[in-house]
Amino acid sequence: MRVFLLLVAFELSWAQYNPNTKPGRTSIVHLFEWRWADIALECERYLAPNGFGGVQISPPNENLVITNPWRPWWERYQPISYKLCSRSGNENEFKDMVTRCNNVGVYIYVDAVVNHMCGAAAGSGTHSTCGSYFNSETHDFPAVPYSGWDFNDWKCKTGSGEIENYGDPYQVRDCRLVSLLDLALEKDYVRSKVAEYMNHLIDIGVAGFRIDASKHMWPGDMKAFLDKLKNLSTTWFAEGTRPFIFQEVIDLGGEAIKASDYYGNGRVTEFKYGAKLGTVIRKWSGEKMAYLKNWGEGWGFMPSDKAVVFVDNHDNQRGHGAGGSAILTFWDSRQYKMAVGFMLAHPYGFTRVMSSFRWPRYFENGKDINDWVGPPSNGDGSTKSVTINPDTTCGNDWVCEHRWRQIRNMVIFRNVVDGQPFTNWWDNNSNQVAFGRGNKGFIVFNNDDWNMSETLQTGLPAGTYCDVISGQKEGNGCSGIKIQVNGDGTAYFQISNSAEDPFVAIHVDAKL
Ligand code: QV4
Ligand code: CA
Repeated sequence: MRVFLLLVAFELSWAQYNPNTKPGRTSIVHLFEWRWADIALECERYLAPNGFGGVQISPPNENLVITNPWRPWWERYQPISYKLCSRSGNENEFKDMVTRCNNVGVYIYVDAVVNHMCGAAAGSGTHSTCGSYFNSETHDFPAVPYSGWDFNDWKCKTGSGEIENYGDPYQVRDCRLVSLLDLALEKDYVRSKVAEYMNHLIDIGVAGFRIDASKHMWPGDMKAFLDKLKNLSTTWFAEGTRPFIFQEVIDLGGEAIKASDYYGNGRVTEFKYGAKLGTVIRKWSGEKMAYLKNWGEGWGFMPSDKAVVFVDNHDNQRGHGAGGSAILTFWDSRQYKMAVGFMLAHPYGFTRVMSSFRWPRYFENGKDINDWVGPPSNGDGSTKSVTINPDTTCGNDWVCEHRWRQIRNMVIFRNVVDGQPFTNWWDNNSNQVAFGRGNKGFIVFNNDDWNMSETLQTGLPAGTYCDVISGQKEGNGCSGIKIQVNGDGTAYFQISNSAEDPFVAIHVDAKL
């Protein structure tokens, strides 16, 4: 009995770290600002057939509409109510998306904005995505409802009411983040409203949550609303399955609040990952790929089983949030593909792939003055649909990094090597490196300014393999480079430093 109870306690306390993806599906993709109708189609036509585990969606709840004169993407981080009504679609479209994605085994992860409501200067009226009335001066949000009593103004001790010093954890949790009205999560009423919103989403069938601005909430307050969450819907998930929780906490070191303060609630975003990997691939600050030998905890990152990792996110790809100019994005596509390839081959962390829209990036004095520009939209402000070109890329300025051959094939690589150890590391003490994943896969990079020509131990069974970067296995042949693995597991790799993609990846599912 005692053993049984212990086991139950163990299950309950560890469950929220499990992404709940289907076995053999090991990554999710953030379809930033996509419409629900397009995500439903993408699950069916692309994500399920290519082994994606799930989709992180943009906040689905009602938000402030900002027109000055065009709508910024960040209006979605200014909630007005918890009605499922946004530029991505209404509640019916949301339900249709969750049902159709779940039915093909691709699960939905909701970006939950629960630290705050809209900015203090938003005014009053019904300029919200569902037309709900609000008044930011009196702190009235009748569609929830929240009123003056439900905010932290009395608790915050700074003169401006804003977070002024990130060295003071009280300010960071109790004051306003960029003027956003800060919810009093110590109140059971507020916790209940947040939990009610999240439970509504669980009832519809979502598999978990990214919790926005977690650094700005007390871990104990978060635990209180997370403990109120139901198990996932048994229409798609096993009885007793807890929602996957990952908390957005930016911890690059040197601040009062640490990612580790949040491990008790679920996983945490590891922002050091993209900042460091970008620096290495760019060869800035004396970094080189050979140093990646002990990538992961060896670099001072959080424990692998607590980490959600990514090369870039919707903030730092445009200079918001953390990481600065080292962050690699689709704008630097050649290096970006290498970074995403490295991430997906390496066993550390739970991986999230970014999928962006293009915007008219324009630097003035080192800052992108168009960092606010919202998704591709029509004259009336509605978001454009994602069109698919004959060559499978996306139209209407949707970048669809997840459809780039190199990235999609590495998502599959990660699924094939799932559970295999990190093996057969090799480097030239510079920027040519290689490693394997047990006897299932092997990857080789040449980020030096000279050609690479090496025979390396792959750990793979003998045979002819298709490189999944320059092409892939098609029928009985390879559309790209072929790699011959000898009886002793060695193979010869030749990578020109001027190759379109200076890396090669092989795995047992792409063997002839
Ligand atoms: C501005 C001034 C304020 C001033 C106010 C007056 O900055 O000092 O008081 O005007 O009205 C937007 C504007 C911002 C404006 C604010 C309120 O950019 O200039 O304040 O609205 O009107 C996104 C954007 C923000 C945006 C916010 C709300 O990145 O620019 O603010 O949405 O629309 C920290 C946090 C981390 C956060 C990261 C960006 O620790 O949690 O910054 N990341 C998440 C999301 C991010 C989102 C938020 C949090 C807020 O990933 O996308 O911010 O929900 O590191
Ligand atoms: Ca707060």
